[in-house]
Amino acid sequence: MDELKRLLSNGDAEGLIGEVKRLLDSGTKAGEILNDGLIATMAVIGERFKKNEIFIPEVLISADAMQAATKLLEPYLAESGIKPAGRVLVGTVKGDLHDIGKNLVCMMLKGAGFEVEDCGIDVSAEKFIESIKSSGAQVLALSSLLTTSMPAMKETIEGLKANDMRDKIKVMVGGAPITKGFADQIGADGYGKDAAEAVDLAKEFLKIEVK
Ligand code: B1M
Repeated sequence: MDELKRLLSNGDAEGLIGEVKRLLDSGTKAGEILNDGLIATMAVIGERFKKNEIFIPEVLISADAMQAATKLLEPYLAESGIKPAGRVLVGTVKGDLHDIGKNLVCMMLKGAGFEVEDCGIDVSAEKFIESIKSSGAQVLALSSLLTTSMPAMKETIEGLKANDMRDKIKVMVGGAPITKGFADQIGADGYGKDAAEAVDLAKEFLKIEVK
């Protein structure tokens, strides 16, 4: 598992896939590879990112490698009946086309074992509500990079209230112009400064131990 951790930390997707295949061939359980190898390493990467020891490009490269490795494990995990940590719906709100931070949030959540549905960019309150209904997500993560799109976060929360859905889903918000104060003001359940904090919040919401 040490080699797998090293390859993921270095963002070596090709090497990582080879190592995952080797571990599977040698009889290591897919769940063990996922939890003790990939997720544990992504948690360390998230911590290092929080402490500014590594930066966005390194996180993106490792997250990409993690996604490739997770894809390989998917059929084995389905067979072994391992359940995802929870389901999170993620999107950039209406009027906003920025998606790099939102994609990072998706990748880190996947890295932490969450099932993620990415609604994309420029997502209206109505579209979020439809997607929550069809996906059964427990957490909604909203991203905004523009001061002009911040009100769309409030509209989304108001839309949930109007549809009697507010108490059925935890809402977290984030993005460069967003603050904890704004999150409180619009009635969000939490504010994530970065993708690592979004993961911690999702775990908190679903009462999963935060490492
Ligand atoms: Co735009 N843009 N942009 N832009 N752009 C900003 C945001 C801006 C600050 C640049 C500036 O003027 N200094 C400014 C906004 C100013 C404001 O609102 N006060 C701006 C503007 C004005 C615009 C346009 C209006 C420009 C124009 O057309 N005149 C236009 C708007 C288009 C639209 O959305 N309708 C526009 C367009 C674009 C591009 C298309 C060219 C491109 C986007 C490409 C893309 O996303 N695919 C772009 C870019 C790249 C930027 C900057 C330079 C970089 C944003 C970025 O990707 N950062 C940005 C300046 C800046 O932020 N310094 C800027 C890296 C990314 C990883 O960080 O997204 O902040 P970020 O995500 C962080 C955290 O915020 C957090 O986690 C991530 C880190 O872990 N996070 C969350 C994000 N979402 C979260 C959700 C969560 C939790 C955490 O859920 C709980």
